[in-house]
Amino acid sequence: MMTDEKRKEGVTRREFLGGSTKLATMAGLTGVAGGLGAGWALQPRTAQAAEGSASVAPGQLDDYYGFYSSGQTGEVRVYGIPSMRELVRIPVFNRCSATGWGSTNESLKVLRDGLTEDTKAYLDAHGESRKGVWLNGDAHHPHMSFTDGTYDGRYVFIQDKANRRMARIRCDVMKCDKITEIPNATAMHGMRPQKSKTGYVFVNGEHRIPVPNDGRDLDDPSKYHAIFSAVDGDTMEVAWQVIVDGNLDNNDSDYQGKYTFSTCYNSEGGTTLEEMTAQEQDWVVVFNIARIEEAVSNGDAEMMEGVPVVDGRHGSPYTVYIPISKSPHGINTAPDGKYVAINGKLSPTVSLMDVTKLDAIFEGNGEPRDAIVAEPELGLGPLHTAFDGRGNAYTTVFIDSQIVKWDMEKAIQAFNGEDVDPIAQKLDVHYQPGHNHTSMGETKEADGRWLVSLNKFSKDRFLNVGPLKPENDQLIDISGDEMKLVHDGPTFSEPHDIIIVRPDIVNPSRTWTRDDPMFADTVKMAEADGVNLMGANTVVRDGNKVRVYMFSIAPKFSMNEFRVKQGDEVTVVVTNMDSIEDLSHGFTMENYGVAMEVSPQQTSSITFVADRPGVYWYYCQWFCHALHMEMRGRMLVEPKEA
Ligand code: CUK
Ligand code: CUA
Repeated sequence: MMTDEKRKEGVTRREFLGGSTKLATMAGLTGVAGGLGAGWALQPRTAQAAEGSASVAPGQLDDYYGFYSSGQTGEVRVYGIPSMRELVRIPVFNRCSATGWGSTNESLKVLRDGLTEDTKAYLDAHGESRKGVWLNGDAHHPHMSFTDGTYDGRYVFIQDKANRRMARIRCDVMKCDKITEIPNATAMHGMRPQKSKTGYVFVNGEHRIPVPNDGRDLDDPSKYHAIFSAVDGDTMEVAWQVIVDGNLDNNDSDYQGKYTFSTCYNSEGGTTLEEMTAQEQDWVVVFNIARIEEAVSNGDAEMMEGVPVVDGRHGSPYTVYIPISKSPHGINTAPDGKYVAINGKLSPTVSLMDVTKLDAIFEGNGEPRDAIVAEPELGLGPLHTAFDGRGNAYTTVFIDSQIVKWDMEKAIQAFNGEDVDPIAQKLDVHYQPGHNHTSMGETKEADGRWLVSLNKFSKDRFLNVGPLKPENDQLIDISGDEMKLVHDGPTFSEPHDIIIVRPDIVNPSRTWTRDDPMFADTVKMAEADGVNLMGANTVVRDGNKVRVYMFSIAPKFSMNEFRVKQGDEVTVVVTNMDSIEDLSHGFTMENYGVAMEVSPQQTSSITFVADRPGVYWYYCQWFCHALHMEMRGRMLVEPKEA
């Protein structure tokens, strides 16, 4: 049933969308940018309307943003939940043909600035086609910055296991603005921000390597180390690092700002599968943040590659090692601020840790295992646990292909010898789930409405698309007593993790603002050339460097043609003067591999060498107007005199 309000909103939005084309046409013909900046007022469905229903009707907005990682694709994807509609992709560690990420000067700066000098030198010598940057990544864990135990909508952080990096996405424009390479360590895997206030973003260097890794100790794995890093979320610089025993896998933090903890496997220090799984026990390493900060400020840390590093191996005052059965994997702090679920992987158990017991253990009163207050047996291959804020935990069991719902208090009672069964329900998922995540589930505002299970295999669930199948991300309604599977969602390789965030927290900008830092350098370059980008229609020659400044207003570029000489290094700067929401343009230079996005009020630039003489059309590749096909111009490359 459509309420009056809904009807009104629908009409408003339709009129708005219809109007944009009209306005754009006028703007294009008269050369005046449209001034309609206000957005439509369609609201997310109410919690009541959503209860138990995953269907989001055409025109309705979703109740949550889902931020997905994409594994080896290297990007972050934004979905609407519960519809599971993909809304946008945010390129980070990959190259993106649509937006020009990895090609534009603005993105190359982000991709390059935070690399170590060593890596820059390697890429400059051997990475010519990559413009001095990496173009692959392995992004597993997207997590938002926190303030006071809940998401604050500033940033989403994501790590790269392939090339040891950490990245930050600005939620106001949904673009990556900083990437930092983590020195000393390798294989950045588990990653989570501090929940009290971000603060630190903690990231696990999973694999053990010699430090420094310069060719020494190749054949002596006993001298390899795994390193835990604390990155400052505001500066994106590495604040400090800790050397640990074992291979760091996943991590999470408390709500109090005192401790952060990582699962470790391979306590054996082996280099082969057989060696890594020989022992029955591995551990969780708990880091005492205040003690490490004190050591760093007292100068007790060793400076390595410009980063203070403390030794947190067994027996150090900075860490406590809590024995956990065989290769634990995921670790998840419950919204109650007290319990932490440690997922057994090769053990069928989940160990529940009570963070209030950690103070005493660090002071030497009691054993590390005293912190474990429950250890229910859930099924084969527990990997990750999510929470509903009502005392229930939801654990993925990989080998059994199930989600197990269990009651944390009952698990504690059973651990203390009472005759209770903590397991409430086992639900089949399809198939082999890794991470799962609940709506707002890693914050103190966990609301227990939806659970998404990220399943590694889809097998027979979809039309066959050949040898490489999609994954299957399944939506589960957890608002009632029973979990109900309500939707299958195929995804391309390979979302490991997801966070589900209320939209009032995220609230992104509708267009760029002209003073955005993302293109501040390009604005400065134009100023130095005496060019005002708003209204620019200028070619500046500086030796064999040519800077071409133009603007776009649908359906025209301000410049119909420009002329260069073969061999010139050409930088094209396009400013989209349209301020109408959703009126993105692009700039593609044919047969030069050049393409970029220019969204409303954005400036983008790209540099290439015009070493092929002839006529080259540049065109807008974002369908922007009825005259979009005509939105183009010519680059005329004069041949070198013989
Ligand atoms: S890990 Cu992938 S399923 Cu990289 Cu978070 Cu557990
Ligand atoms: Cu501008 Cu298409």
